[in-house]
Amino acid sequence: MKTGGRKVDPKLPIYVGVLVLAVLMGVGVGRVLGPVSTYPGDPGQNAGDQSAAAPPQGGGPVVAADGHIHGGTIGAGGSAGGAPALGGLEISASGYTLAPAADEFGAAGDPQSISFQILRADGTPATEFAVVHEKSMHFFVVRRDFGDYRHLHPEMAPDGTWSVEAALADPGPYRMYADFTAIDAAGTQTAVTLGADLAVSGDYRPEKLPAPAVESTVDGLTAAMSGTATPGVASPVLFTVTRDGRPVGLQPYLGAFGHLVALRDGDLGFVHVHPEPQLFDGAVKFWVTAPTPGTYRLYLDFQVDGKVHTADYVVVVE
Ligand SMILES: [Cu+2]
Repeated sequence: MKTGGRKVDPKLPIYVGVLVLAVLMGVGVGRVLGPVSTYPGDPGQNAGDQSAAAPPQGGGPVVAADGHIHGGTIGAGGSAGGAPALGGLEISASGYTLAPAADEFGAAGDPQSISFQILRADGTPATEFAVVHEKSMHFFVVRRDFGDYRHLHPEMAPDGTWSVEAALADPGPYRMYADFTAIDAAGTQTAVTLGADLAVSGDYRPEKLPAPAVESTVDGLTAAMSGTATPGVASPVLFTVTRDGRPVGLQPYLGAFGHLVALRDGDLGFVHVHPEPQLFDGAVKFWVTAPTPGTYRLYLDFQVDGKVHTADYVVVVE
């Protein structure tokens, strides 16, 4: 997906923060604060009107009415075991190592297989993974200037080698992220997002980041973001999708009405944020906490009429 200029309404606040935190497990916080579980796509588990719940205040993690832990500021201050506020900055963490088969992709535009293993501390490949959001591996590839972004789901061979086809259209430095929950021999689940560099050779001309915007139009659909976040405070951020000004119904995709990934500009720190399980007036809602001030690139995957679309945003958190 190429990024491009986005419609900006100067009247709207652009300091909608974002980041971090996860409503549900699978990501960072869950592995420290409590048992890791798969995402409860079953809305039956989530009765209760969370829209009425007060936004969590900054500080520690917040347990929502539905019992799910919302991130809070874990990591930013090194609390609660020091879970990283951002994932993907390390190739090895929490006892697991991302081992890409290659650190260079072939010619730009050629479909190729990206392969990797997740190695245990003893160097052997992990082969047991929990299913989170209907997949046992979520894999992302993004060019360092945010000029390209892919959310992929590799398949694992019995020996623990994960592979996925991708055609990276443009040369440049990329970052890959493996977002997974591994299960060790004792049954302990560890959720972690590991990252590694990947290069596509050729003439690289970095793109400038688009201006901050609260609307993103993709495939004729406009996804509008509302909510404001400040560093260290969990805040609701909602997305509403319209076509020609009329609301469009969101469909569940991988067990949720939306999947939000936020990457920090400058180091590509990764946060895969999960939504509340139900819609609020048609909007998909996330609890987000920006770990630090800065500029973030957000990618929202959502499904309409059986097709998945990705809206993107630039958000400045102050
Ligand atoms: Cu995924």
